[in-house]
Amino acid sequence: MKVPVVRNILEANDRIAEQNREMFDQHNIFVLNLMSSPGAGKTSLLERTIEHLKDRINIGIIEGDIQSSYDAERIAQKGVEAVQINTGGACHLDGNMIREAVSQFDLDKLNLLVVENVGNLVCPAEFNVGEDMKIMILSVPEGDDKPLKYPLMFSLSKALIINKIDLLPYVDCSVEKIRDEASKLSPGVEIFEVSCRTGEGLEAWYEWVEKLIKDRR
Ligand SMILES: Nc1nc2c(ncn2[C@@H]2O[C@H](COP(=O)(O)OP(=O)(O)OP(=O)(O)O)[C@@H](O)[C@H]2O)c(=O)[nH]1
Ligand SMILES: [Mg+2]
Repeated sequence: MKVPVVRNILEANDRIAEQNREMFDQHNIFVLNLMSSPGAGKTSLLERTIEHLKDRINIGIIEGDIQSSYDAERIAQKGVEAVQINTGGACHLDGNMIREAVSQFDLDKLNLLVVENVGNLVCPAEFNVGEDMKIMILSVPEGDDKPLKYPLMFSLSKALIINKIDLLPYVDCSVEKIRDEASKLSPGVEIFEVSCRTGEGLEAWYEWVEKLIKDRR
């Protein structure tokens, strides 16, 4: 009995996500679903990205957390609109939560909407929210075995940002191994090696995001 129940939940979510997607398409908004384990650097990447792109791209951010509005406040300080979702315990965002949050934005003004999912390397990958693309961050202190141990998120992500490379001298982590495993799980995945602390490697990421938006237009 368990399997059909789970399938029904996911199918119901997919229908709502599809409606979200149609709404985003009507407004010509590109939507990224940004996932990672807690603390890999999602909000740090968004802060940097906003600083770099906000004069050329109208960005909106949805922050998903179990509790608190801390991340949305960090984003609002950068001068873009941010809406916080508190899941009240749930380990992922779903289509319904995004539908509610989106009503807070003036959609005609946005080119890019980034959904920062709840920090978790498993559940967020199972729930579509209406995004054009799932992307993820893995930070090097988490270890190079993570693609093998948590394959679903890696297999669904079209871009992998390997963050905290400033810490490579202090941790046992092979970036090559991450690259190899991630490329096997998601052939053609775009991989960026960055430090949101020093800014190293971020130029290529900014260019890639800008190209996504340009191609969409
Ligand atoms: N050394 C180093 N620290 C980083 C880097 N990027 C982020 N951090 C630090 O890592 C911690 C977590 O960063 P966040 O950006 O809050 O991570 P997050 O993924 O948004 O975390 P949650 O929303 O809680 O899941 C913070 O203390 C950041 O300052 C980096 O490139 N290098
Ligand atoms: Mg965060």
